[in-house]
Amino acid sequence: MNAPFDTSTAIGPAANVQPAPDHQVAVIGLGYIGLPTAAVLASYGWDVCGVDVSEKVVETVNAGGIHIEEKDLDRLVREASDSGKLTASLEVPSAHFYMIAVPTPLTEEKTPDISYVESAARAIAPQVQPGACVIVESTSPVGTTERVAQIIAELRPDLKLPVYGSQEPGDIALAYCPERVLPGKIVRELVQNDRVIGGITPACASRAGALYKSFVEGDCLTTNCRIAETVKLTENSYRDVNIAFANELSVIADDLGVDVWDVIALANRHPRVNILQPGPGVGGHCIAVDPWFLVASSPKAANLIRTAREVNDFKAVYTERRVRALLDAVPGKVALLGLAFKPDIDDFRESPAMEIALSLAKTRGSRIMVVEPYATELPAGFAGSGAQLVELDEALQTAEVIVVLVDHTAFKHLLPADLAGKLVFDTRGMLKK
Ligand code: SAJ
Repeated sequence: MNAPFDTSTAIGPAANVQPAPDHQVAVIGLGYIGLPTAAVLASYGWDVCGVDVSEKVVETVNAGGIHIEEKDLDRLVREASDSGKLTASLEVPSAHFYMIAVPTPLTEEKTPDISYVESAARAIAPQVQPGACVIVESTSPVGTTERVAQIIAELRPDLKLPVYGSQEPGDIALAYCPERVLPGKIVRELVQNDRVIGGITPACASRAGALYKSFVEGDCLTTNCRIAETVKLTENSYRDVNIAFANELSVIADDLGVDVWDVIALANRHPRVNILQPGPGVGGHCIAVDPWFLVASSPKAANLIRTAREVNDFKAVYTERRVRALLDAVPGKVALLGLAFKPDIDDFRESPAMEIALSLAKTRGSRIMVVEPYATELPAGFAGSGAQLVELDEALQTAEVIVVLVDHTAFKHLLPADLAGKLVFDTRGMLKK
């Protein structure tokens, strides 16, 4: 294990004293957001220590490797590691900035679980020095940044913490700055996107803003922490509601016997209409989760947002039913194209395509062929089902039914002639585009 920061290094003094130049950032959580952020910060000259609870992750990063797939991340991490600017550790070091990028999962009751953020706050507390800044990036319910402040205050009675609504300077700064990057474009969007930086006090926002301004080409917009927390949840809820509109429309169009893709394409020629694309349901770790955080905080008011979640979840159920109807209609094999949660990524977690394929394989496995260019073998859940992973050509030769679940670029060369004589169910409208 590489040594974390040299804790003998003088850390910036209290807010009323001129701070020493900052150069150390501790990024807590080396997942899809933390690792790319740590590597980008290192590439901009910061001394970054990535912290993770997994020994394997720490070893991998210290060896200049990556444990997740993301475009350009391998090169970035290798260079950052080679330059000595990025190290990893199981322990939180003393640093000028602490960035919390740990998961905030949904509980069975569809309420936010912020226990990893709370653990990170407890791990930071013994290390934090006057003048330091703690930033939460994890998607969080409103009030989480203040909860982090409360935890640090309890563990460090020697420090004066900033208080929401007060202008009094604290010994340390706390802010919320949500990640907004799109899987598949994380490295580019980390630098290019605008950022919203919400401080517990305005001074906290401007202190955290200094870190982001060092590498963000987009605008760094400052506000308070409660607004910034709400903004993050709003962004993903907005997208979920809009996708739900498209998904509901696709079911209505089926009832009416009209082509939803034609309807959307023509409706979108209205100057103030911009309908998103229906699909087999909504996946990923964010859009299908974050709206529940708003619902949990305001259950009586959040009717549209809750309904949108239910509409999008139902779309996966509806899609599976339609595939089962096709299986009942013909005796032959069905080829399912794609398992990923969206096109051109290798992430099969929280994927409606994967859920549908797994469920079909359970009862009809011997008739299921899966085509997934991002898989070298079928995920473990398919074991013993009889389902097979095949190349696209084989699926086209053998299957009687073709179901497009993911519009990967690798499928886009398909022509009507390739599908002649087959039953086709295109959940993404790929063949129309
Ligand atoms: N989808 C549709 N129809 C569409 C667009 C998307 O069915 O028209 C589906 C996708 O297939 C996928 C799901 O929605 O299953 C989510 O995909 P996405 O591309 O909309 O979003 P994510 O989950 O990859 O990333 C989102 C982004 N948020 C917004 O666009 C508002 C990203 O900027 C966030 O940083 C990310 O969530 C996050 O981490 O919160």
